[in-house]
Order: sequence, then C-alpha cells, then structure tokens
Amino acid sequence: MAAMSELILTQTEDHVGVCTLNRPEVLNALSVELMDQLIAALEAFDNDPNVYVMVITGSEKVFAAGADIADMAEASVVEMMEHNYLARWLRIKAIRKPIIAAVSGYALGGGCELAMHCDIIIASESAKFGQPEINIGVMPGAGGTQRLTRAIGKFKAMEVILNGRFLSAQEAFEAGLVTRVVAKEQFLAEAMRLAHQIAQRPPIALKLAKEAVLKADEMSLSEGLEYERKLFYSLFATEDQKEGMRAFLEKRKAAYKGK
Ligand code: DAK
Repeated sequence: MAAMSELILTQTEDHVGVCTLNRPEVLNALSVELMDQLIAALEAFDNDPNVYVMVITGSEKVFAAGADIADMAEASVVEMMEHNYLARWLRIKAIRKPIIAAVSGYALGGGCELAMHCDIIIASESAKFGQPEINIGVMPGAGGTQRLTRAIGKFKAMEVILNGRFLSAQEAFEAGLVTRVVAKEQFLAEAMRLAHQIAQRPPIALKLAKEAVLKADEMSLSEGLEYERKLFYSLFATEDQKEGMRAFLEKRKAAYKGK
C-alpha cells in the first residue's frame, strides 16, 4: 500500500513501514513542514499494529542536507525557542519500534542527527556524514554533539564538529557510526532486507530490546543492567515468549503475534 503526502512518501511492505524524504530541490532540507510530516508518519507507523520495523531514507543523491537554513537565517533567539524544534526531535526519540536509516549521499547537520536518531544505519558507499553547522555560524542543535561523540568518540567527533569535515561512508563505518556500507545501487534493498528480517522477530521483544539498548547512553552500568533485567522478566508475560521457546523445543518456526 503506498500513500503520498507532499514532503514525505510513505509505504508499507509486509510489516515494514518506509518513510522517504521528498524535497529534492533543496537536498531534503528538514523544514518545519517536512519534520511535521515525518513525525506524523513515524507516529502512525508506531501505532499501527501491522508495522514492526521502520525505514527512513532519502534518494541516492541525498539523505538530508540538514535543517532548512532559509527557515533559520533571520530568526531571533525568541523565535527559535518559541518554535520548540527540540520537542519535534523528542517525538522521534520516543518512537518505540526499531528504525533503520538507509543513507546515500549527504547526511549533514540535522540530516546526520536524524540518521543518529535511528537504530541501525545502512550507508551506500557514496554516503557523507557531517555536522557542518560551524561553517554557518552555529553548532549542532539536535543531539549531534552528544550522539556523534558517543558513536565515534571525542577525538574524531571534535574534528567533525569543530572543522565541519565530512566523513566518508567507509570512515563512518570504521569509526562506529554506520552499521554496514554497501554499493550505491544496493543501499535501500539492503536496508529493506534487514528490516524484513528483523520484522520476523517478536514485536514486543523488539521494542523492549530497543528501549534497553538506548538506556545504555543514559544510565550507569548497574542501573542499565537492572533496567534490562526488569524488561527481560516482563517478556515472560507475553504469548510470544511462550511461542518462541516452545517453537525452539518443537523444532519449528515460531509464529509471533505481537501479544
Ligand atoms: N537548507 C536549505 N537549503 C539547502 C540546504 C539546507 N540545509 N542544503 C542545500 N540547500 C539548497 C541549496 O541552497 C540549493 O538551492 P538553490 O540554490 O538550488 O535554490 C540546493 O539545495 C542545492 O544545493 P547546492 O547547490 O549547495 O548543492 P551542492 O551539491 O553544490 O552542495 C551541499 C551540496 C550539501 C554540500 C551544500 O548544499 C551544503 O553545504 N548544504 C548545507 C549543509 C549544512 O550546512 N547543513 C547544516 C544545516 S544547519 C535544532 C534541530 C536541528 C538543527 C538545529 C537545531 N533544534 C532542535 C534546536 C539543525 C541544524 C542544521 O542542520
């Protein structure tokens, strides 16, 4: 089933919901309208019991070249605060189902930060990641200083953020920002292949596993281990836990229901 809105194209394929950024004339710059459509699409997939995994992608040429500079150029600090951009990003952070970013071409500024809000990043060999806000008089504002530093470490992140240098797909992979690099023609197919594989897993366990991994950035090790254990125990209240373990013992494929 395919539906089309102006700036985000959405499609559902089996249990995978796909959002395609569609503002090619400005390299998918993340305007307020585009962000609102993206968030609406992601939240709709998050609430759709038929969707287990999501993919966010752009085109072969560009994932997203950042927030829309034209929206911000003349803004006052009051306007920036009143727009409450951060609240939009918190809604993306709050999506519970796994999200795969399929990145080709530029993923810059807010585009890189959007990819880093996802849980897995599949990059085409032409992908370029960067936080070039320093070149336009500012700095990252949607988590770049925190998430990039956690992903690739202080000393690599500092160069990217302080000097606005782009990382190639290969560099990003070697630094730990990217899950896998594939040929340009393959990046979306590979992301979809992985999404379909993950969508075979029990949907509630997927959500809780994502939640637990994300806590690793926010909690101490002992708090995180405690949190993980509670989520682990809670899965024994699901039908899918019984089905998964029985299917293993009966040497058959599990039929998960998301219950
Ligand atoms: N915004 C608006 N328009 C953009 C754009 C952007 N980010 N990036 C590209 N465009 C437009 C260009 O102006 C051009 O438009 P026309 O001239 O055709 O009208 C068209 O897209 C094609 O771009 P170029 O002609 O520049 O294409 P090139 O291939 O020569 O260069 C490039 C590609 C990606 C290297 C270049 O376009 C570029 O440097 N773009 C800007 C990259 C950038 O600085 N990105 C960071 C933006 S700041 C926050 C949340 C988020 C953020 C901040 C706060 N809060 C929650 C508080 C995020 C901030 C940012 O991302």
